[in-house]
This record gives sequence, C-alpha cells and structure tokens, in this order.
Amino acid sequence: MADAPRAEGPRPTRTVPARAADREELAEAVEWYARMVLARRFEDEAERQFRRGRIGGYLHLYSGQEAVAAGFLSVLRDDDIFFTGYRDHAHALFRGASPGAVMAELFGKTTGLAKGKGGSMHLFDVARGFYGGYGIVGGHIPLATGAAYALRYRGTDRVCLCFLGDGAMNSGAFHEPLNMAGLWGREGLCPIVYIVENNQYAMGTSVERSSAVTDLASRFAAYAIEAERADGMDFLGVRRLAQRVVARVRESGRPYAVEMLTYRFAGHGAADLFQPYRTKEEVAQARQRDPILLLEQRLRSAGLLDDAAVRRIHDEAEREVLEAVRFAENSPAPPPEELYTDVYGGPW
Ligand SMILES: Cc1ncc(C[n+]2csc(CCOP(=O)(O)OP(=O)(O)O)c2C)c(N)n1
Repeated sequence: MADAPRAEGPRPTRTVPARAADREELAEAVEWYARMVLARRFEDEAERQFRRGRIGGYLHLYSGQEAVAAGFLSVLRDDDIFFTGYRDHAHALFRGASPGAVMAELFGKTTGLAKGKGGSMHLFDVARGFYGGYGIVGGHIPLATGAAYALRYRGTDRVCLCFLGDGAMNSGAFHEPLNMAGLWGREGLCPIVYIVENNQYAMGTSVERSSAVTDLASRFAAYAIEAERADGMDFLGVRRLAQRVVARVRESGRPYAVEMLTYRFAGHGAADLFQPYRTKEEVAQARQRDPILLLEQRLRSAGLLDDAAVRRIHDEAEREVLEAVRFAENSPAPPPEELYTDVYGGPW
C-alpha cells in the first residue's frame, strides 16, 4: 500500500464503494453456491446410477474440489475456452451445460453432451468453449497450450484455462508444452492459465510419494512461468485470485500457473472403494473444510442465506438432478449408424 498510515480523523469515504462491491460479489456468490450444490448432488446421483449399472465405463467424481472450477469459470468470458481431465462433470455444469445433457452423456445416450460417444471422461461442449474432458492423464495439456497460442495468433484477447491434476504434472505431456508456453509467453503469445488441482493424490499415490518437489507451484519456474499456490476450498478466495490472474493473462498474453490446494472426498474412481492409501480420519478432517459449507457459512453470516433459502436451493438441486436422470433414461441409445459419424474415415 502506498498510502501513509493514518493516525486519526474520519475513515475515508472511498471504503463505501468497496463495501458495495463486496455486497455485489456476495450476491453473485449465492448463485454460485446454488451451482455448487447442484454439482455435488449431481455427483452423488451419478455414483448411485453407476452402482445400479446405468452408467458404463469409468466415473470420477469432483466432490470436494468444486470451489476451484466454480471460482475460475465464474470469471471467464463467454468467448474464452477451457480444457480439463476426466473429472469433468462439474466443469460442464458450471459453464452452463444442462444437467440432463451431462447425465445423458454418462448414460451413453444420443441426447448427451457428446452424443453419448464420450461418456463421463469425455464431455465436450464447443458452443460453450469447453474443449473436453480427456482420459489420458496430461493429454490435454499440449492441446490447451496450442489452443492458447491460436487465440493470440488470430489477434483476439481471449483466454484459455487448462485444469490439470497434480499427477498430470509428472507426465511427459506436461513438460514439452510448458517449455513452448514459456517461449511463446516471451512474445505475449500464450494466454493460458494452468490450474493445478492439487487434491493430494494421483489414484492411490500421494504427492509426497510421486513428486520429487512437492511445492508444485515452484516447478513452473523451470519454464519461466510465474506461479502461485492458494487455498482451493474457499470459493471467494479462488474467485478473487481468478479475477486477478485471468485479467493479467488476457492483458499480457503470458502464461501463468496456480496450484490450488484442494481435496477429493470420493475415491479416485467409482471402483476405488477401500482407499487403503488414506485414513477415514484424514477424509473426515478435510470434509470440515467442505467448500460448499464454507461458502454457506460465509453467506449466512453476511445475511444473504438463511435456513429457508438453503432448503430451497437443495430442493431445487434435487429436482433438477432427478429430472436429469429421467431425461437420460428416456433418451434413445445411439443407432448403429452413429458409429460412422464424427470419425475421420468413412465406412469400410
Ligand atoms: C497417460 C496415462 N497414464 C496413466 C493413466 C492412469 N491414470 C488414470 S488417473 C491417474 C492419476 C491422475 O492423477 P491426477 O492428475 O492428480 O488427477 P486426479 O485424479 O487427482 O484428479 C492415472 C495415473 C492414464 N489414464 N493415462
């Protein structure tokens, strides 16, 4: 702060607009609280449907990490784009995809976000700037980096977000594009934010056992990319960080990275039932900082949420998710001819 310390006298009036801005920010946060509640309820229901055999393939839940995607996607412009890994349902919902289309994709139906061809790990919604949903760990990092370059090459001020896991940082697919991003960034040609969702584990392997350097943010220095580490459980904190970082990348065209400390409440995938790599006490402790509860407490103490409003939001999420399941159940499965559409080759 450049201001000299003020010993006495009235508080400056310029704090008034700041407080008004805070209120506006909190009012918007109520909307994001509702979206996070919906995403959590969606994940719980997806797990139930998976266990009933309605969802084939794999299923990776995002519960616990909601504040990261919500915080960043809440500040993105409509024409910006983003990529993520396979833990992708909430990302699609936060960007405005309908729960029915996401659930139908999990069910493999034609009404799904990717016509039922992608399933849980490969959601895709180009109209909303969502370029997937990737099952190969780290496989999307080169694509996202190239896309960021393309945005600048075409003369736009659009920004690309690339969400990745802590495990993905140890893949070869991380290092090559990061080097290019560092180089392109010198010319202001790589407007990308790498958002490491450090949920402490890659499948059953903790960061301590898989990364030689556990301060993940510091590893971006190897590619001349500035980075910082922050709490990923506090929605308002993530959102403020995202506002600052996205504005800076949009302005400079230089890449930036954030390591968001978060936690996944569910197992790695739906088959990871016993989780021998962590204790129940550890999970219970992490749940005390559930991002949805933290935001709820903050909004309650600001007088923007009460019991009735919370109940309404939860009831609405319940209704929307059950409606999504009905929609998915009643949607048609793709006909065999669909095997030959959206592929590079013709029938043979
Ligand atoms: C190239 C590749 N190697 C291995 C796997 C198997 N695999 C699936 S998920 C995963 C762990 C990834 O952890 P992280 O990037 O931290 O993501 P998180 O599951 O924590 O969100 C691994 C090794 C894979 N899918 N792709």
